[in-house]
Amino acid sequence: MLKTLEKVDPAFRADVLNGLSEPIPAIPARWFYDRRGSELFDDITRLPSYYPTRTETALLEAKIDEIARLLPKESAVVEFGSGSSTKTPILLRAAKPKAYVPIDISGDYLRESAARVDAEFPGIPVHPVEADFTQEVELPVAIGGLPRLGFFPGSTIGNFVPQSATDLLRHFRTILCTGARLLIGMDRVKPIDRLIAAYDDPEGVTAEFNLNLLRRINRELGADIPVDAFRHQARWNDMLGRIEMHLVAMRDVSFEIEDRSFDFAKGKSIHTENSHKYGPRGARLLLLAGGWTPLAEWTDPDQDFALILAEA
Ligand code: AVJ
Repeated sequence: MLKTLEKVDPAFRADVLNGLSEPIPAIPARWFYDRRGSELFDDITRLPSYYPTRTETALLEAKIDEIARLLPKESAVVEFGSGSSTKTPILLRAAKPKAYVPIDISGDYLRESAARVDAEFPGIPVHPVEADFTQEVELPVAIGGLPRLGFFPGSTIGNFVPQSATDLLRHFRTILCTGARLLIGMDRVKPIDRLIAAYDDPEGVTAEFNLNLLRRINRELGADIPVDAFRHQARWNDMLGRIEMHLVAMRDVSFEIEDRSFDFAKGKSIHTENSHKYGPRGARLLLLAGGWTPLAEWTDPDQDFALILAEA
């Protein structure tokens, strides 16, 4: 198939082709976030059963003065995976940084959100960086020698298996330099029914978000995956302490991506996301293993979600 309309992202292509060829087929969660996927994720954050965003935002709002007292003065705030930047204003209002650097993989989405922050905070220079934050990132020269505050809310760290999570935390340390601080959000372990409801909402938005990955593969890689042959599934993996999202084949399916063919027998799945949940000890241990020393921690009254401030 001749593809001239949209240029293929070689990293996306490689992750899809290699991932689907594994004995347990899996595609990294970052590929959810094309424009439509980013919009669907925003819809998820407003669902009654998806508690993390609401809980973390309220927590940040409630504790921000206390948090701000522990932050470096005249810093540059670097946000990893800024998305629609909805929690950012709470932090910027209190931390009053000298610069804001949102980093996101979804380019047009990033620029729109950055423009909104720029309009709300005319005194804070905004330097958006379109990048995959797991890879090498060049921070804008304009932020120069300002002390850095990394901001990694949303429990995005939960998308990474602990080994990759510690690699990522070390990577952040390299980007931000020693002496930096990191404000990170982590979702807590809680009863399974609440976790499942958060990742399998009755409205079907998370299902749509998951299935959108197949639509993206079809569109960007010229594939012919029969999307309606797959069903969204959320599972709790107790041994590994995580929610997993899968796309399960409801019948035997075959499809082609470029010149490679793939066969999924009925019941076989594509593993599309992990969302690790941490208890207080596990969360701090993860940070320590990633080279960050926890300084303070805040949770909501139900202890559903934690914000942790750490030092490189
Ligand atoms: C953006 C990674 C925090 O794991 O809860 C929401 C993504 N996936 N519903 C999460 C997600 C399904 C979300 N993070």
